[in-house]
Amino acid sequence: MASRFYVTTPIYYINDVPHLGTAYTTIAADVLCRYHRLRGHESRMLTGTDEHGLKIQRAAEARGVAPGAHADEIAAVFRATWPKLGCAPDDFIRTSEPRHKKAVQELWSRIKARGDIYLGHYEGLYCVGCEAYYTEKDLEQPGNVCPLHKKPAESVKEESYFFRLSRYGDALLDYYKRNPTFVQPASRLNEVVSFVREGLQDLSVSRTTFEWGIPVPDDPKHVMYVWFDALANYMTALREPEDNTRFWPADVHLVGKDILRFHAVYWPAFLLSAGYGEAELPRQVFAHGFLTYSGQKMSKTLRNTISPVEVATALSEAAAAALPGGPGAAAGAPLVGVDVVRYCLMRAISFGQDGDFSLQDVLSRYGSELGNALGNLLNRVLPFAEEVPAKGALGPLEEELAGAQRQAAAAAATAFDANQPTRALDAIWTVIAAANLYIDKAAPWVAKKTDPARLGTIIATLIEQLEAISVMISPVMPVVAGRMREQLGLPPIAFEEGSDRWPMALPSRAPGEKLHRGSPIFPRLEKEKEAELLARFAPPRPDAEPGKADAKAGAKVDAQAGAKADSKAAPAASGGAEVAAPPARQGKSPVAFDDFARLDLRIGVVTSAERVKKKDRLLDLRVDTGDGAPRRIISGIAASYAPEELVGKRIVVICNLPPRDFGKGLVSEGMLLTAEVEGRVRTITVEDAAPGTPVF
Ligand code: ME8
Repeated sequence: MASRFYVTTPIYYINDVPHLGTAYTTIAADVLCRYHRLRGHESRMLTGTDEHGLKIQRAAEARGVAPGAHADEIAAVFRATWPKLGCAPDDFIRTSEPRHKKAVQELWSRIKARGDIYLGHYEGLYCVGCEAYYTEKDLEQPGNVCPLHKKPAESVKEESYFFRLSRYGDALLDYYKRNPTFVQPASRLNEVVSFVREGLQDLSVSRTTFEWGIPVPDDPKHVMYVWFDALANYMTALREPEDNTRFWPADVHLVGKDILRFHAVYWPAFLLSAGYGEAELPRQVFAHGFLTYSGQKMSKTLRNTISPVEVATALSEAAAAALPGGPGAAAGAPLVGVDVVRYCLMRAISFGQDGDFSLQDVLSRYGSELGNALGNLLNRVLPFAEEVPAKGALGPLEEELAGAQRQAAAAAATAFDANQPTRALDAIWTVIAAANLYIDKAAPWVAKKTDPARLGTIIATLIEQLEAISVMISPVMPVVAGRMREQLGLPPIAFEEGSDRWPMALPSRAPGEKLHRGSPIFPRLEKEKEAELLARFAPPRPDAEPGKADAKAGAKVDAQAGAKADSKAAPAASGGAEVAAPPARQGKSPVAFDDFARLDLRIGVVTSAERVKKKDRLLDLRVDTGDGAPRRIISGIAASYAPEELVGKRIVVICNLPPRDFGKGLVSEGMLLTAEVEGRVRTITVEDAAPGTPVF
């Protein structure tokens, strides 16, 4: 792996504001860049705005402002948005900047000097939405309709400069062959290869019928084709204001699958023509998939309704309000919602595939993967110590956990190196599960009573494991990693070029260092709060798009209607519309959905079980339901289970019934769910959920 890393996002058109789709690419780039920084690589991330072309000129005209003023305004919105999503690009390039203009004109001149630009006449079809030329066979008939924008392509007939793309077909095919990972995922390479094999036509690279573009050197009545101008940003940004050209070639251009052809065909062809050798072509173009939101295509209406920053802020507020001391307790606390959005985007959609992002899924991952698995791990450890305890002899359980760490760290690093954040997170979550399982097996609550030295070993092991986890999650969740480290008494991660911070093995902590137990990082959200968030960010009804519902006010009304429509398909989404009663069925009378939602049902792991003296029917259980210490449950199942059969089982527990007193100090703090099968009581079990996982 090179000791330098350069990642880029597409530069975004300013006919739109940042939305979930553009946030997805930008967050992915930020995650990869942060990962490489951790590995000690000199790392750089570039994003920016694509400001020229007919599409932008028309967007500005529609608003009655000059294109330059429009560009200033929207570029400022983009620039201000990325830090709100935890992204820290090293540079933000605008194609209207003089540094860019100058370098693009030089590139043009180099290509022209090689004889690859000539003057001709273009006659054909152009989709302004795509800023791309089409032939009739690429369009929907009748009417030459663009398959993406659903609008007829426009006829263009004008003088134009052409780039001799047709010259580069063989060179590109050779390049793809010698560099099979140039296009990722691998399946996308086939698309690119077949496009090139079909034969490349020369490309029209200038226009004369509008002015909002970079003038062609020596022929200023032509402006450059916006893609010629835009693709060059990845290099021009490295030249000024300071010289960063050592970062070239880019390690990866992250793009959506919609713009792969421009990056994998036109861009390397321009570079080859300008005299760059194969070693100076970008190393990889990674085309990620497209997101839907709650199953709906990301239309203009939806983009306006679902702002990733608003979703993140609402999640932060909900988390702050759920803290024991209320929102006040979180005053000044960094915002966790941003990290939750980043995590869910990177985890829920396998990077490279199309996928769906929904708030229902975010809330469920918040409760289970973040709250119960990660947050709870911290909460299960810190109550046992105020400082790092001394470690005694390590046993097989500790060795097993250290092995799980080594495996997860190696797998996650391989995945991040391959630009696969989803796989990296999958690997990291295996060690989080292993650490939770280690607590179940090592039972620190028993050691606390019987063997304080053993307790020290268990807690010190877990503290070291938590430190390793804080480092591994930091590319995706920098805020959460920081908060974990504060509670673990650790400073922020110190980045240093050449120093690899990746925890290939467990770090070690000096005994006696102070720990700072704090409030939960992912406090449990009330069901009512979840329902409120689901209603607020419900997608508009699909039949309300496009047309008149494109107006923002319309979208709001639809957002509420959408919550109802959705809940029919997924009854778990509360706030759903009541439908006509179904035909009478046997059983208990119906309950309101909200009454059902008030039950705190969770996965519990039985950590111990014993018979109750003089009460044959009863077993006295300790069950870990993710609260830090196990809860006591007295259950009348002694006739059906021997106590040892229950230990280690993952059962379903109702956690919010009032405590029940069985006399003689036997107070039960919950109830197990069971079913009677052929006269024997059977517990309801699941295979592999962490203690505390909510059951809906
Ligand atoms: O194409 N899912 O800019 P653009 C995932 N200016 N990603 C999405 C998405 C979705 N539903 N919608 C958009 C341009 N994106 C050119 C690029 S680069 C030299 C010039 C993301 O504003 C995805 O990265 O239309 C896509 O490629 C990009 O936004 C398109 O942004």
